[in-house]
Order: sequence, then structure tokens, then C-alpha cells
Amino acid sequence: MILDKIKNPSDIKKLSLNEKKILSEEIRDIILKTVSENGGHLASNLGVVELTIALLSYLDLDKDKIIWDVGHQCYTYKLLTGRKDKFNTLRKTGGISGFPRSNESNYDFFDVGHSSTSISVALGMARAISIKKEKKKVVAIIGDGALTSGLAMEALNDAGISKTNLIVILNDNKMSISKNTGGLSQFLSHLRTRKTYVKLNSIIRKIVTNIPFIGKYLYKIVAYIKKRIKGLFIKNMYFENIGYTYLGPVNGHNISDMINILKSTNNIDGPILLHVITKKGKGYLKSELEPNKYHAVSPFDINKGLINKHNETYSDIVGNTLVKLAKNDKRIVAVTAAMAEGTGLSNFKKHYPKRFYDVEICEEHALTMSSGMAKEGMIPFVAIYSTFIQRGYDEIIHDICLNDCHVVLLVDRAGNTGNDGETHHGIYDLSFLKTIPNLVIMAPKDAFELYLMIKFSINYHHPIAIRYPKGNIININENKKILLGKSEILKEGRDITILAVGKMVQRSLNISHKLSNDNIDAEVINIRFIKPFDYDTVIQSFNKTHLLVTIEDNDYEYGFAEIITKYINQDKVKSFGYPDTFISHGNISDLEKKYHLDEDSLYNEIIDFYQKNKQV
Ligand SMILES: Cc1ncc(C[n+]2csc(CCOP(=O)(O)OP(=O)(O)O)c2C)c(N)n1
Repeated sequence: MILDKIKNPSDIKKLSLNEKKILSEEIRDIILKTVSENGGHLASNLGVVELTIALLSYLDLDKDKIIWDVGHQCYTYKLLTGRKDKFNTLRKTGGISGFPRSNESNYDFFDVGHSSTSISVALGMARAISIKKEKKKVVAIIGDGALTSGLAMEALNDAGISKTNLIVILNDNKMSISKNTGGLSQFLSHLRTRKTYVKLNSIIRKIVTNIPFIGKYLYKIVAYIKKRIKGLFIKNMYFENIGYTYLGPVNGHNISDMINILKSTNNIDGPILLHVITKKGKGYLKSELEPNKYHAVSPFDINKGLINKHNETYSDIVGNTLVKLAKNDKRIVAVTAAMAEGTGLSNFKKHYPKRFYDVEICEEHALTMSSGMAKEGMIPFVAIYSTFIQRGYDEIIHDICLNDCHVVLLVDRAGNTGNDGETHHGIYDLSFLKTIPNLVIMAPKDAFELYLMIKFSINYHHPIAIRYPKGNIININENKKILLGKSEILKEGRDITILAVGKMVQRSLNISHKLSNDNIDAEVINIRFIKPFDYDTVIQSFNKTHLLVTIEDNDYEYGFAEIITKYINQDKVKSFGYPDTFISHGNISDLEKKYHLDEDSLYNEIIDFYQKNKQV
């Protein structure tokens, strides 16, 4: 294997073009095999194999920096920067991460997982390098999906006038997870047709810069004239107009063209935008045909491809419930930030395309736009993953809650989300949402309660958030009517009270049954409302049992438990959840064991807590 020759990223420079082509096929096979076994991001990775090889052929990673946007497309990079032997552990507990992680390799220059940060980070680095008068190249690689975010636009705007040496590579595959929808994608599709321009560009550059002494200066003059001429042909040369030298578009699967165009940047000062066209899912026909389906996958059979059937998830419940309720309620609209499939809203889109809004990767805009719709009498349901709604903290405070807008926040993937790791766990939403005035926060114990909460949220004419976990649904078959701020006592007891949030309710019920065998009579309360908090029910229960346990799928130090310890003597409360630290990737159940949140660990810890307190 050619890949075995790569001990160090600089070894790629020693390969012939033909060897690089063979290398790209070897890498595709490894990525496909590994992702089919471990799950992960497939289509985006298959699309950037040649681009990564070209970049490593050009850059010197002992000094230069590559900053990946989102980081979900870093598999080729990992294989070529020392992680080939561990690649079979991708995303597994204790294995390598599916995203760049600086604690994994010195070649991962910035930890990432959320979208649209690369240009800001790269510009910051480039500015620092310039202050230090060092000679290092900085390259940001951003997809056309990630480019739609406000953060990327802000960075693009700042870098454009910065005169800082920086290369922004726009990896344009026409797709976010779904197809891009906004005006920017229309603009890019116009640029994509400019194929001949690349060749002309590199030929001029080669001839002129080879002229001794004055070559570089002459090139600047030629480039200026060329820019003017180009402006005549290409309407709205947006990138040039905001300060970039625009290069491309170049075929992102042609290694030699890409190396040439990268080399041609050596003579250009200031920010460069290199437009690279790639095919998402390249090399595996099924993912080429349905790149959205193969964006992020669970393990699958390579020959058969992904099977359409899956067990029903909480996101499905959300999609189905909204479809049902929207039939007779024209006020209901659904909003997503580029996650129609993941959040279950693609179903809503099918039924009510005119009441469905995919605003692309713009969580902040999704929230503020929804506040405007609410002011005009609509009821926007905004479905955003817990980890991505972190982006919208101010919009929830300032636009939704201060303005008392009837917006329903559907906080999907709340809690431990497993294999994507630090950047994707939804374990902070209870901590930060609970600080926001005028926001009601609910967490259902099961699928039916999620349905009831969505119904409840329609008749509650103020800001409201419902958080629910990743994964298959459960049903507990016990549902008292939902009343604002009222929790639900699921099992009465006299020895100890267990306050459980969302997914942890079923686990708490199971534990309480085990405890009965030890003659410990536990009361189990489904908290339902984190805010407003049902102080009366909890205090009544505590006055009876004198011991409290809280269990949540969130950071417990600043999450739900913090509300309890405000009211109740801390010695009498034992809290379970995730500690105040970043939680790495791994199977959900492995991580739960590690943090003592699985049923057995919780049971043992609760017995221990009970016995210690009984002795006192
Ligand atoms: C803030 C944020 N919102 C949503 C996501 C989920 N997400 C991961 S990749 C992706 C699409 C990225 O599209 P693009 O940048 O074009 O890259 P491609 O996958 O097409 O290569 C989305 C929406 C995220 N990672 N971060």
C-alpha cells in the first residue's frame, strides 16, 4: 500500500502524481470500510480525499496550519497525519475522534465540531503570525453549507479588508446536509460555470512570475487588469469586491490542477478565496446518488447500503406530531437550521412546504426570525440540536424571551449523544436555559409525554422549550394531565425521593423497584417542568423522606440539581449527571457507565447514600 509509505505528512511530497492517485483510492476504501463498521460522516469525507492530498503536497505542516470547518471531513487528514494505525478505532470509546482534536495529534491545530468557525480562527492565526513576522501559511477549508452562517460571513467580511495573507478554500459540493437553499448557493452555482478561467489564470501566472526580478510586481499589475476584465464578464464578483483574490473554480478531484493552483498562490498577497468543486460522496455510488442520506451514518452493509427502516425516535415523534397538529392549525410553522432530516422536520416539509423554513446553518437567525413570525401570530416550532442551540443564547434571551414571543424551542439530542464527542453532547442546555427569565423548560419522560408537551405548548402563549434525547423512543404508559409547573409523582414512597429529568425517569423507576427488594421505599417524581419548578411537590416529598436524589442527563453542577440545592440542605441531596468538564466520545452506554449514570451504578450509589444517611 502506498499509504504505508506515509510515516510523516511530508512523505506525500515524495510521491509521483500517479502514486497520489492510487493513494486516494486506497484512502477511499479505508474510509468506506471503517465508516460502514463504526458509523460516522461518510459523504463529506469521500468528497475531500484529493483536496486533502493536494493540500499536504503543497503545505509544510511543521509550520503551516490547516483549519477545518466543522471538522467532520477530516478522515483523510487523520490517515495522512499519523493516525492510520488507529483508524479502525474511529469514534469508538477510547478510540480516535471523528473530529480534529488537539489532544490526539499536534497536526490537529484547532478542536471543532460546530460549523463556520474556520475563517475566524484562521484569520486570528494569520494576524498573529503577521505580528510575529513569521513565514507560515494558514489555510481555512470551509464548505458551501458552513459558509452560509453569520459567523462565517462576519469572518469573511473582516478578512477581506485585512490585507492578511490567508487562503480560504471553499469546498463547494452544492450540499449542506440537504441541498443548500439560500441566495449564496445561487451565486455559487453561477460561479461554478467559470471552468476555463482557472487554466487561463494559472498560465498567465506561470509566464509572468517567471520573469526575473520584476515578475512578482508585473504579476500584480496583470492581476489588477485581469480583475477588472473578469469583472466585466462575471457579474457580482462578490469575493473580489470584498477584498479577496478569487481563484477557481478548480476540479477538487484533480490533484495536479489543485497543486498547481495552490502553488500559484505563493505570489499573491492578502486574502485568497480558492473555489474548489467537489462531489459529495465521491467513489461510492450510493452516497454519490443520495449524499444527504450518507452524510452521517450508523454502521451499514457496503453492498446493500443504508436500510430505510429505523426504530422510531423522538425526532420522528416531533415531525409526526407537528404534521398532525398543523392540519387544523394554520398558525403552526416549522423552522430548522440545516437539519431537516435529523430533527424529523423533513416530514413536515413534505406536508406543508409553504410553512417550512430551512434557514441553512444559521441557528441565531432561525431563532430571531421565529420571534418575528410569532409577533405576527404564527407559532414557530424551531427544532435545533441542544449542542447547536448554544449558538442562540442571546437570541433566546433578547429576541424571544424579552419580547415574550410564543416560540416553541424543540431542543433535540439533549444529553449524552455518544460517538461525536465533546462538541456534540447536549449536556449544557438545562444549565444555560434555566438562567433565562420568562422561559418555560420541559423534559418528557417518554414519547407520549413529548406528544402531550407539544400539544401543551400550543396553548401556552409564551416562550417555551422542550428538551428530549437522541435515540429510540420508550413509553412508560402513565401520563397525568400536563399542568404548567406541575411535576408528576409516578411512585409514592417514604424513605427517599428520586427527582428524575426526562430520559432518566424510566431508569429511576427501575431503580426504585430494585430498591424495594432492599426494603427501601423510594418515591419517584418525574420533574416535567425544570422551570417553573414545582417547589411544593418536591418540598412535601422531602419533608416525608428527608433524603433527595436528582438524576439528569445534563451537567449536574450547573443544571437541574442546582435548583434543588438552592432550597434544600446539600447534605441531604445527592445529584447525578455529567461533571463540569468536556465529555469525550464513545458509546452512550460506555459513557453512562463512566459517569455512574447507568442503572447499576445509580442503584449502588443510591443505596450507599441511603445507608450512610440512615446511620447518621
Ligand atoms: C453550528 C452547527 N450547526 C449544525 C451543524 C450540523 N452539520 C454538520 S455538517 C453540516 C453541513 C455542512 O455542510 P458543508 O459545510 O457544505 O460541508 P459538507 O458536509 O457538504 O462537506 C451541518 C449542518 C454543525 N456541525 N454546527
